[in-house]
Amino acid sequence: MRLDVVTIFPEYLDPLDVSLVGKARARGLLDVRVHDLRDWTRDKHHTVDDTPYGGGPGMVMKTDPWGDALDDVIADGYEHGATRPVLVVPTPSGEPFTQDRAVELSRQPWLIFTPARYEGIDRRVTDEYATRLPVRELSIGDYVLAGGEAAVLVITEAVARLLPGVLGNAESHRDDSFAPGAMAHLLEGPVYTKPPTWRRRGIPDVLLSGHHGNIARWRRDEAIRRTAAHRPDLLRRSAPDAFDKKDRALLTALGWYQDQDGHWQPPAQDAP
Ligand code: 6GU
Repeated sequence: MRLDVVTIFPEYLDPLDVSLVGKARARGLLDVRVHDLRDWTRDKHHTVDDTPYGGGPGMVMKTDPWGDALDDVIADGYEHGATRPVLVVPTPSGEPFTQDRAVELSRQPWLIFTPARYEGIDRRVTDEYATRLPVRELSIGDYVLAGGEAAVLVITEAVARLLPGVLGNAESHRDDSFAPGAMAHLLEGPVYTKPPTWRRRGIPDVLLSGHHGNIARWRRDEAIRRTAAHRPDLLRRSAPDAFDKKDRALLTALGWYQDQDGHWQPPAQDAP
């Protein structure tokens, strides 16, 4: 996969040299190119922003540096044999970035990221490239960052670990909390390793029992408890047939009940 990032803070992307993404690059599974947007300015001060039409606070990123940069990056990618670019625009007003989106992006051969600072990029830039390539405007959550660079790091890590050959078996993503196709979207419960006693705290007996059926059941119960506590929305969204008899007994014990179409609902005191 080829990844291009155009930014006014290229050094913000230095973490892409480290850890899983860094290893994927070193192994040739990921071709990452970070570009400085100011290389495509023509004035002495390397201006990339201007005041917004219609007034208001903040500054807007100008059309010309982005247009010239994207034209060059796209031409360079094609010259190096890349195909089917997808433009990924990180913005707090984008669609939510989810595991499904990560899977979709991981299947693309070429992603071009345009993280913005200030109040964002002049709308005409995205409108223009949307006539030529698929554009994905994505938000990484319901909070406001100073710029899209951190979102590029987040999205890249979520995508890179899905690329064939990046994860070893030990880190396999078959049972990720949000792996699509899983019957219910459950958060992972607690995990333990050696030593068996630490500061007088032991390990749940079932994990030392060697009884794989009981262990699987205990893990599922813990996952349901944690999801009920931290992400009740995920349980509410799950199809009723995602839960077996023991799941249903646990949910009932936790005060949950089934509504008219069978979806599980939290106890009234912690309703959404
Ligand atoms: Cl992608 N950008 C910014 N600036 N803030 C965000 C975001 C992106 N996602 C959530 N908040």
